[in-house]
Amino acid sequence: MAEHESLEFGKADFVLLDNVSLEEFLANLKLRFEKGRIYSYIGEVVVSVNPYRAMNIYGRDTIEQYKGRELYERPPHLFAIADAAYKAMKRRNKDTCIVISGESGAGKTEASKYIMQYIAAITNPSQRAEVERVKNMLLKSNCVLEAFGNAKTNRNDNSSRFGKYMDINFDFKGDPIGGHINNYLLEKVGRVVHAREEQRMQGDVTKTSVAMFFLADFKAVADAMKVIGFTTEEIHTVYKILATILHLGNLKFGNDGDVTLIENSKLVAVLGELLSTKEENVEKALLYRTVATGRDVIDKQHTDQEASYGRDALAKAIYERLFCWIVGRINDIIEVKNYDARIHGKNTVIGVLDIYGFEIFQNNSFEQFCINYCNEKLQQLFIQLVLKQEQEEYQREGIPWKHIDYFNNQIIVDLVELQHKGIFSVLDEACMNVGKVTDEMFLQALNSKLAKHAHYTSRKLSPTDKSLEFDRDFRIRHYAGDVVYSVLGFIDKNKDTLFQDFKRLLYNSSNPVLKAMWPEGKLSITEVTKRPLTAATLFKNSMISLVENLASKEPYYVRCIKPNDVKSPLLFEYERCKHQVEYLGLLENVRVRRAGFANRQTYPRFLQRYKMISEFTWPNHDLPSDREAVKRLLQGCGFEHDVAYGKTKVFIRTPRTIFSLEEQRAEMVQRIVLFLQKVWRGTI
Ligand code: AOV
Ligand code: MG
Repeated sequence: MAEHESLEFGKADFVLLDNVSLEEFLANLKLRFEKGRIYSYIGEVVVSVNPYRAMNIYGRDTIEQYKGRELYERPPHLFAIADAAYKAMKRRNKDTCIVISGESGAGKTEASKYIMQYIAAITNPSQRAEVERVKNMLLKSNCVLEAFGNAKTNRNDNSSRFGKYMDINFDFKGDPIGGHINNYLLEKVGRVVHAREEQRMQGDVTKTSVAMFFLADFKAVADAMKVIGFTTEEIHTVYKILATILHLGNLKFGNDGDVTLIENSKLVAVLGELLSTKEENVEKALLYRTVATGRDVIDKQHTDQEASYGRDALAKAIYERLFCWIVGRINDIIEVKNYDARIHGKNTVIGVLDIYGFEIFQNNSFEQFCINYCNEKLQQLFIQLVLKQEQEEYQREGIPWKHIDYFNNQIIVDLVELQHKGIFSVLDEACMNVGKVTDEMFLQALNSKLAKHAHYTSRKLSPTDKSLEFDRDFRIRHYAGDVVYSVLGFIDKNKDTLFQDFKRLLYNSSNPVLKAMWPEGKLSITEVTKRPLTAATLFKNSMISLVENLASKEPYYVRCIKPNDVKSPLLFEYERCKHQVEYLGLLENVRVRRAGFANRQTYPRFLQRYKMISEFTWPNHDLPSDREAVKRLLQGCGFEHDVAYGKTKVFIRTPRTIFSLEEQRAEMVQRIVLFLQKVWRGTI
């Protein structure tokens, strides 16, 4: 528990509530928010409420207060969890990760940045130049990624449109020596397609941020890119690509009888120049498609509709490719170099996960479906690690335990990802069919496969439900709320195909940077046969490996709450907060934590560390088992009331007991050292 706070700010740790009820939880959360205490704990989990105003709690002096301290010594803060993850990594050589979750606009990205800043501030005390360079890169890379990967939505002015997992590697001294970024599915619709289109397709992503770059913003981004190590040529290419995307948005098609035309054909010359390729090649790629029929290769003209579709697909693909290329370049630059594990031992990692939060828009499509599935996966991980395994361990160890119930969202995860039966599989199957499969047919397939599923509904299955459109919508009951998705565009977005002609066009550019982004353009028309993995499959696979990766590390959690939907620093909207506390499972978290134990150790390990503080165990015990010995030791210290004895481990309820044991140990160690010194000097 954080002791340095007076009770006028409420309880710093929810575990200390007098009664664990939703009402008390919210009353405490509200009180703390109103008193400007935006962070609280549930044990070691940080609960954060977005303050929507600048807080004076992230400065150098605050950093100093948290550095090297234990969690309970200072008021709750992100810095404390960052320090805990850092200490665990450094002291115990463990890979750790910090998982930040919460819905869109709840404060995840801000939290991740403060955590990174804290880690940067407390490391490299000896100011090694190489480490300073790495730290600078890691911080700067964030700015570049945000510039390209964030956009304004109805939910958040600076919404992450990609998921980001960043590993920071540390050497044996605990200093950062490099990093690696994994990015997940960039939501591109709102960013690149022309405003008119965008309104129709997305409704909510209200600002094409590509357009933003011709404002002054790009100067700052370009400067950051330069510092990180992008070459001038690379930065120029980025400029050109952004300009290309803007111009593509203005390109209009029409027809003259059977012939499809580009109405504003002057633009084609501009595009040719930007892409370092011939004007006529651009025109051809926009208007024709090369197809192989048997042994012949023919040019087939697009209808104006097909051409428009191709243009938008091109804009989106270029943008996504650019983004992935930027991430790849940053990774080249920040990757760990010259670390010899044989000399220095293992290098350890702290991972920081900041993804797009759960979102509900007016019109939800494939992108929201993926984003919300990602949030289901993270909630499942939280359940597994915090609610489930914990309880299972007590049962396994034979500790008296009354099961605490919680909603397990595995059923929704399965609904989406299960082989053969899940929504992604049904979608992939639809996309695999030769011949024209429409979004409506996909919806029919969903209906027939999922009619009985408790978390799936469509208008067909629930004819009286007028909130759903008959041949367009389906609804998922997510852990965080109901979301109606429109199937329109699912098939296209899942196939995510770009006419091969465009790939060849870009590969054949005389700009080497651009060319390098499109290696598959090398293939000729007859060589392209293999079906690429669908967007859904790629996303699912990346989520599964993300979760595996997180589960292999020691996790620390930040649970972000959005206090209101109007970005107000004053408003604590009770119902909105209540809903989030409920679906995040925070109350269950408190219950498990309260009934549970903060610390556990196997008997031999416990003895190894503390045996010197008891006459029964020092230097060795003669009791029938280590379990008995630990019992005697703890009885002797008066901690009997705070512990439970499992089959293989001793469980300690409050951290204070551990700290008291640590103090006694430190004292004894010192006495033993003094004693031994005397022995050596012959004074005893
Ligand atoms: P998100 O990352 O959780 O949403 P952000 O971290 O972008 O949300 O936070 C949204 C906005 O809330 C920020 O732009 C700030 O204005 C404000 N904010 C959040 N945390 C703080 C803080 N600690 N202090 C001051 N202001 C804050 V999304 O990426 O949309 O899921 O996809
Ligand atoms: Mg974000």
